[in-house]
Amino acid sequence: MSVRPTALDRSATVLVAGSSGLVGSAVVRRLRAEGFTSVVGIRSTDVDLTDERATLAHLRLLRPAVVVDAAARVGGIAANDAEPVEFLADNLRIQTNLFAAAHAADVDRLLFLGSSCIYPKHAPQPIPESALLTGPLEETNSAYAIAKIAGVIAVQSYRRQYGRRWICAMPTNVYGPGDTFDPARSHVLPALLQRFHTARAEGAGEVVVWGSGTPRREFVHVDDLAAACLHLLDHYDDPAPVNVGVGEDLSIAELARLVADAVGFTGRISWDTGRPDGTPRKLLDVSRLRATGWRPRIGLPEGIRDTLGWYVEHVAAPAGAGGSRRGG
Ligand code: GFB
Repeated sequence: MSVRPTALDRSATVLVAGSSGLVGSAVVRRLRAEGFTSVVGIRSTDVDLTDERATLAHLRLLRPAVVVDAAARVGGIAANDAEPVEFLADNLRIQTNLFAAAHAADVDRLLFLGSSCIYPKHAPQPIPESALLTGPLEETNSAYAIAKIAGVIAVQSYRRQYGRRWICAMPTNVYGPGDTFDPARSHVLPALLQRFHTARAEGAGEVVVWGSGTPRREFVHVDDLAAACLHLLDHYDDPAPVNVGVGEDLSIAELARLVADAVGFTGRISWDTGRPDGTPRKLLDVSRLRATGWRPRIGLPEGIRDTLGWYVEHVAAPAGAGGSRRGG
């Protein structure tokens, strides 16, 4: 592993693909807070990254020095399970087009965001980066995982064949302000925040949570992930991907209890075991990231409170008004 001592030039143009998403918007906030003066976002409504020509034209015009690829079709276990064709094809198209355009525009530094689901279903825990491609994937998200694995191989290939100083970060399950709360697409943490909040507002005595409650997950707050991305762009230049996590996990049952307490729900929690559990455990080995000198700052209880505050302000209807609206 090589650690670069020189940080990015704060006046360089940085392009953040996927800037309206959970991760992309946090990366934009972080770059601006760190003094970057030329930060440009691409939202899916600005440029369709599944369109090769449009992507190429946009990057040739903009000529960024740095690209952060946070553009992807993402979703929780249900969306991944229901739409494997789109999770595979759209993500392959987005990253293939963006990488080709970045290469054509001579982009020196690029950070590709993958996912902890690239690792085998039964990988050793905590999961080291070396576990990649050592065993079968979890079925509920294998299409998305294959697309993200292809992204890692593509970045490594651009490095090897063209000398590009591009890197890959593999975040664990991400959450935070700006998350998706639509139950058909959301990940577990925002899904539970919404369900427990609604149950409390409506005075319900029971909340049903998917699966058995036994799977274990690790959660990184999106502001910590954004900070880690910039840290890696400043200090890391190696083909090996870097796991981004917090080093601790908990069961879905423990998470449900934490969320219920944060929301003030005192009723019963029951389990819908007809819903898939997915991977039994996903705890990342974060020693490579730690060796670069980076540590997360936001603990899970604090992060849940922060996300709840955002949800109440931006998404939930005021208590008693009935209904809800999408925010963000
Ligand atoms: O967050 P989640 O959808 O993603 O689900 P994965 C995590 C666990 O929470 C699973 C359970 O065991 C779910 O069954 N769970 C309980 C719920 N209640 C709910 C609920 O209401 N909604 C959701 N969504 N889950 C995704 C992958 O896997 O993680 C993606 O499908 C990606 O590809 C992402 O890698 C980070 O951790 O199982």
